[in-house]
Amino acid sequence: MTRLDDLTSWHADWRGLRVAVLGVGVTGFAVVDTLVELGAAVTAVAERVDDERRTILGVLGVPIALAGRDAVPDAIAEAELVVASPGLRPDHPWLLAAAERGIPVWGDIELAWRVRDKVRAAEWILVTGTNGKTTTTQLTAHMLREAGFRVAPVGNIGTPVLDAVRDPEGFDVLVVELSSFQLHAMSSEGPGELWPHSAACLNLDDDHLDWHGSADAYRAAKAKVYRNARVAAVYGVDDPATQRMVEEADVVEGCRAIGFGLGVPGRSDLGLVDGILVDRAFLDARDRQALELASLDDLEPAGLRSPHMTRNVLAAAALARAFGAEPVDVLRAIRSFRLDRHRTELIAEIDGVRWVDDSKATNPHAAEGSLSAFERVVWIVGGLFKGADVAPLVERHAARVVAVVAIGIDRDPVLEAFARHAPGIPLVEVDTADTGAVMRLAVEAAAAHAAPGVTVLLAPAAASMDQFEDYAARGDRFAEAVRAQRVRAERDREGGAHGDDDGSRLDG
Ligand code: UMA
Repeated sequence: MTRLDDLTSWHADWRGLRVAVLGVGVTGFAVVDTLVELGAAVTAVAERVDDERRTILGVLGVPIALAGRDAVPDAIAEAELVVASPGLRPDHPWLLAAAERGIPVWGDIELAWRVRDKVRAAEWILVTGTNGKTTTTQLTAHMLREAGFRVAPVGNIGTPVLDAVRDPEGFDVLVVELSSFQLHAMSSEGPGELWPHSAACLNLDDDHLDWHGSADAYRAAKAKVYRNARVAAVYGVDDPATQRMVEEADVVEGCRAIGFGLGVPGRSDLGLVDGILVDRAFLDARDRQALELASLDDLEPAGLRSPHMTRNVLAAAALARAFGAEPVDVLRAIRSFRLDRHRTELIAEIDGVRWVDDSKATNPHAAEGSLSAFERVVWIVGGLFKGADVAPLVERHAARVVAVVAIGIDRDPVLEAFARHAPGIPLVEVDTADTGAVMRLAVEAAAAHAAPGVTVLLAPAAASMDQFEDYAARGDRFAEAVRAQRVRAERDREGGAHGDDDGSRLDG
């Protein structure tokens, strides 16, 4: 029994506990702030910290140990507990040093779970998956809000769970988006393990292999989402990997496996019948009947009608129904929902060509969703592939690709995949290291190959950090370049129109 075993409540005695918090980004900052409030003796350890956070930490009286990767600061060596930010890879020398010394390492999720009773302990609903987690988290929260619950979408979505835990009014339920990094850090046994109300892994495809080291390690992290689920374990019926995770999961007796998919649903599933989203899980007569939730037409205005978005809606509905939302709450939520930016966002339609920003497609599986949604595509693709293989995606979708514009520092995987699977398709390489120029050149190249009826799709299938600050910055640059393209097109048209005027005047 160690001191940490007793620290399972906000109201436990955290005073004086020596904690090294690794990383001072969004997560690290919330962790430090919480631990200071609890009276722990905190040191922030980071390779870098921005000026604003440095100033606030100074005001809080928290020492910062700035160190290089390979130096192990005293704050770690002397700590009773290390709390690490999710972005730190498991092979980071600081984490190895903590492990060598036998110092426990938690993630922010475990800390948040332990202190969740600050105001009132909310139920937790967990959402993970390679893609669609943020939208599904938002949809689930929105449905539960319509059902009258006080709810917050938190976690990898951008608001640390610890911020919700410290909300003065508290919540009935938190919908927690978990990344594979956060899941990897979660305890699988002992006083820090989670007991969620329900959990979903939406889908599984290779991503973050560089961080996890292998596809198996990535899968193992994702599978942890179902551990100890009490009410519903939600999985994709057309994604056998997620179904297997549920079958193998150590859930609480009585927890139900609920499938979702685009086909006619089996008993205990949600699915589609003749364009209607139906629930065959949460009704007594599920052997014979299904409940109508919404029609595909209801999904249209919110931009949720594509197959991958429809799957997200069904998964969210499963989680919300498991928590007690009524079909009418689900429908109202769908009708009033708005998607975040950079998710298959229509930027402009210029001379019959649609320009779509799916910069959020940061891996091949995500790009699959948007590529499948359009018939003829000029595809802007490339960036940091993080160990994922883009070739199978190219092979599956080459038939709908009119031309390819390859961006990113390492374009070889894209060039090689097209050379192998679709050698005849025009291919333009944007060969520049200048962030300001990448999208301008990409959009100009795309415009040269786009005819009316074609969609120019930014769906990079890769992370953005090689050339942009993040996927949002990448999408913003694309939108800027598209707007410039529209101005050019209008100018050309006016130029053409003047020409006609001149001509008709001459005729007259
Ligand atoms: N740091 C180091 N060395 C390292 C890595 C990080 O010193 O090797 C320090 C630096 O001080 C840096 C800080 O850690 O400023 C950054 O920490 P972090 O990379 O863990 O990121 P946070 O700012 O804490 O944001 C994290 C998530 N980011 C990652 O997991 C990489 C955010 O998800 C999340 O919204 C936020 O916590 C709140 O929970 C972003 C993300 O890209 C959106 N997630 C990935 C994804 O969705 O694919 C997993």
